[in-house]
Amino acid sequence: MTAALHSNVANPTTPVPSRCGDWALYEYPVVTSTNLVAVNLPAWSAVRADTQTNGRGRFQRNWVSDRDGLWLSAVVPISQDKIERRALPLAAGLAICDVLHELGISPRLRWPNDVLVKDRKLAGLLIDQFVLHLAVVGIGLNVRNRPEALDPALAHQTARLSDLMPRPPELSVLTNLILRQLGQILTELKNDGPPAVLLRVNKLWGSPRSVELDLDGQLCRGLFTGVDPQGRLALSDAAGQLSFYDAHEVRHLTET
Ligand code: BT5
Repeated sequence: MTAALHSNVANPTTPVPSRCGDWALYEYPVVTSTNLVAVNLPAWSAVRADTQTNGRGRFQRNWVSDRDGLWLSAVVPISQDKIERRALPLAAGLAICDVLHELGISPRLRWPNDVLVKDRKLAGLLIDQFVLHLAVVGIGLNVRNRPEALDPALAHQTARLSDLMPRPPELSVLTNLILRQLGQILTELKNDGPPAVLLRVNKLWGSPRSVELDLDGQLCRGLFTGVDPQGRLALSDAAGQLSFYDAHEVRHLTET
C-alpha cells in the first residue's frame, strides 16, 4: 500500500455523482488517474473514467488505460488493525474474482492481486492510502480495449472480457457489479474477520507454483503456498521451511 500524499493534478471539473447502490459514483471522460481524483473524496465514493492519461500500477509502474476498459477507484474506510489492512488488497482481488465467476469466467489470482485468465492479466489492483482512515482501491479491468495496441510489450500477456465471453456487460453494469461485491466483501472482512476472507482468497491462487520474489533487489526462490491467516505471503523452501512476507517487502513476484 502506497502511503504517499499525491496532489490531484489535472482534476477536471467535478461532475454531479450518480447513486450506485451505497456508492456515490463520479464519472469522467478522461483523468490522469482515477486513484488521484479519488484522493479528496469521502468513504463510499467511487470514480470511473473512460481513459486515464497516467494510469498507475504498483511501484510506479504504468497501467495502460485505453478506451473501453474499466478504470475505477473506490474510497473505503480502513481499519487501523494491521491484519485487516493487509487483508484489504487481497479482499479486493476476491471481489473482482467473485464478479468474474458470476459472469461465467474462471480467473485465478497471482499474488498479491493480479487477476489472470490462462496466465494472461485481465485485471490489476492498486491500493493507495492518502489519509489515515481511508484507502483508495483502484481497479483496472480490460473489457473491450486493446492495451497491447498502445504498448506492444504487452502482446500475448493481457486478457480482456470480450475475448472470454460473447457479449461482455456494459461498463456501467460492470461498475455496479464490482462496487456491490466490493462493499459486500468489506462487510464480510469487518464482521467475520480477515481469516475467513483469506480462506476464500487462498482458493483462488490455482495450483502451487514455483516463484521468484524480488525483495527490493535481493532475489529469493521457493514455492508459493498462499497467504497465512495474517495475510502474509507464505513461501516454502526446498526443505519445506516456510518464510512469510508482507506485501510492501516484495517488489515483484515472478512465476518461474
Ligand atoms: C497493477 O499494477 O496491476 C495495478 C493496476 C491498477 C490500475 C487501476 S486503473 C484504476 C486505478 N487508477 C490507476 O491509476 N490505477 C488503478 P502492477 O502489478 O504494478 O502491474 C503493472 C504491469 O501490468 C505493467 O508493468 C504492465 O506489465 C502490465 N499492464 C499495464 N497495463 C495493462 C493492462 N491494461 N492490462 C494488463 N496488463 C497491463
